[in-house]
Amino acid sequence: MGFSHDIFVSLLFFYAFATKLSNAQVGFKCTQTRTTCTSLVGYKSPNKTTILHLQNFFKVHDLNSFLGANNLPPSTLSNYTINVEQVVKIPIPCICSNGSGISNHVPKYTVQKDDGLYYIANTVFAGLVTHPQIAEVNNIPDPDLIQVGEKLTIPLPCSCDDVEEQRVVHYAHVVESMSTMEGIAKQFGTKSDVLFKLNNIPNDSKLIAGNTIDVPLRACNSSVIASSLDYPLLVPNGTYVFTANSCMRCNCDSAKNWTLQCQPSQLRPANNTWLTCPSTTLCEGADNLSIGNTTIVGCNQTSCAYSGFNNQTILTTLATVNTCPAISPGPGNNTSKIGLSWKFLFISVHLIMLCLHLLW
Ligand SMILES: *[C@@H]1O[C@H](CO)[C@@H](O)[C@H](O)[C@H]1NC(C)=O
Ligand SMILES: *[C@@H]1O[C@H](CO)[C@@H](O)[C@H](O)[C@H]1NC(C)=O
Ligand SMILES: *[C@@H]1O[C@H](CO)[C@@H](O)[C@H](O)[C@H]1NC(C)=O
Ligand SMILES: *[C@@H]1O[C@H](CO)[C@@H](O)[C@H](O)[C@H]1NC(C)=O
Ligand SMILES: *[C@@H]1O[C@H](CO)[C@@H](O)[C@H](O)[C@H]1NC(C)=O
Ligand SMILES: *[C@@H]1O[C@H](CO)[C@@H](O)[C@H](O)[C@H]1NC(C)=O
Ligand SMILES: *[C@@H]1O[C@H](CO)[C@@H](O)[C@H](O)[C@H]1NC(C)=O
Ligand SMILES: *[C@@H]1O[C@H](CO)[C@@H](O)[C@H](O)[C@H]1NC(C)=O
Ligand SMILES: *[C@@H]1O[C@H](CO)[C@@H](O)[C@H](O)[C@H]1NC(C)=O
Ligand SMILES: *[C@@H]1O[C@H](CO)[C@@H](O)[C@H](O)[C@H]1NC(C)=O
Ligand SMILES: *[C@@H]1O[C@H](CO)[C@@H](O)[C@H](O)[C@H]1NC(C)=O
Ligand SMILES: CC(=O)N[C@H]1CO[C@H](CO)[C@@H](O)[C@@H]1O
Repeated sequence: MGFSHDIFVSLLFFYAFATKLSNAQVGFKCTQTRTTCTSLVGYKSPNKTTILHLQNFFKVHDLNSFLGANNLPPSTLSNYTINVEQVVKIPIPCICSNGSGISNHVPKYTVQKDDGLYYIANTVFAGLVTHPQIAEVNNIPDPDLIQVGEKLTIPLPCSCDDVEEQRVVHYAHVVESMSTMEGIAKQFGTKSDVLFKLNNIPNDSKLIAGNTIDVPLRACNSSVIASSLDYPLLVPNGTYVFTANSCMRCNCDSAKNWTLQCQPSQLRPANNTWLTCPSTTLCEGADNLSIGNTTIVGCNQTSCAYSGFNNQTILTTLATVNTCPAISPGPGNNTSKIGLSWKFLFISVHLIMLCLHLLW
């Protein structure tokens, strides 16, 4: 009797412990300890609201980063309407710790009258987080006992890891009913096998509606150097960012060979690090070629690209690509076992230099 009772108790204990462990799993896998980055969450608004409200709700400091992530024109006002059930991409600061990534102490939510943790997780935050995760992060022993006015930190899932050896922007997507991994992959320009593996899901029958999955968004390649203050400038396809104190606008279009396109923004500097934005930034070594512009001489396409910024200047780099058609190997040559001998496009990055155009 006592024996089976003991087994029963220990089983019960084991069960509770196992449940707690799986419940306590907060955030996406993120192995780069102590790394921070910007990540995205897909928030399906529970009611008709405005960008301003969502900006305050998620503590997104910069309206432009909100607009850019959703590819809304920079002229969009913050009273722009977000409709019920419209999905908006919210940029969040991500921190990796203990192998998982969660939003870095934001957003904060103040408990309202009649709120419960389940309601907060599933309605207010639209299922991006679960109620045990909120309880875990806020050390709430009894989820039924939360006080009106209590400030909760909401741990949104995110990651800073590379995927398939590529730098990506991670996007938290709440699975809709009837969806397939193939469909989700198509929607976000990735592959279903990558999503299955990353999320540790064996097949579509384990793809549960309402669960949040990690979708890596491919970003454009940029020329931004590692010492730049905005390194690594990761901009996913179909979106834009303002950078270099808002003096540069960079957008990513997969149709432009996944190369980040940066141009002067025509805005004023976002903060008083600089008095004005440089009116033009020329690439040295090319006559009158300014940042964001390209000239073509014969087969050679020379571009002056944005390569970052520091406290004083906007940096540029000059790149020449030979766009002549590659010479294909003659027919009937089967001697090479390594395969076709391609003549690769010849790229030479001539210079990385400072273009000093600050006006003080
Ligand atoms: C609905 O939107 C308003 C403001 O636009 C906000 O104050 C309110 O909390 C929202 N309700 C929910 C359930 O999110
Ligand atoms: C937003 O604000 C502008 C100017 O304040 C106003 O003209 C416009 O009608 C407003 N739009 C909405 C949807 O409220
Ligand atoms: C990481 O794990 C350690 C030991 O398990 C724990 O003390 C610490 O609180 C954890 N940190 C976070 C942010 O969860
Ligand atoms: C999906 O994976 C689960 C767990 O591996 C397995 O039990 C199930 O048979 C699979 N379903 C299909 C349709 O393959
Ligand atoms: C990139 O985005 C555009 C629209 O923003 C879309 O038409 C295109 O299919 C996307 N490309 C990839 C590879 O996802
Ligand atoms: C001003 O810009 C610099 C460089 O982008 C940045 O490091 C700093 O945080 C900004 N300050 C404010 C108050 O935004
Ligand atoms: C496309 O981009 C890759 C690197 O992202 C580069 O190596 C290649 O030369 C580019 N092709 C053209 C035609 O610009
Ligand atoms: C690129 O060059 C054209 C003229 O060739 C000029 O009108 C345009 O302003 C330049 N763009 C940038 C970003 O400098
Ligand atoms: C194109 O660039 C290559 C290498 O940078 C150079 O050798 C060649 O002369 C250039 N051709 C033209 C037409 O400028
Ligand atoms: C940038 O300039 C500010 C003020 O001039 C200074 O406090 C800060 O340390 C500088 N940052 C870097 C990275 O040089
Ligand atoms: C076949 O290719 C090899 C190496 O790519 C080359 O040395 C050889 O001359 C070629 N033969 C013919 C018949 O083109
Ligand atoms: C930053 C970035 O995305 N770099 C990529 C540029 O393109 C090469 C080749 O496709 C990738 O290997 C890099 O990861």
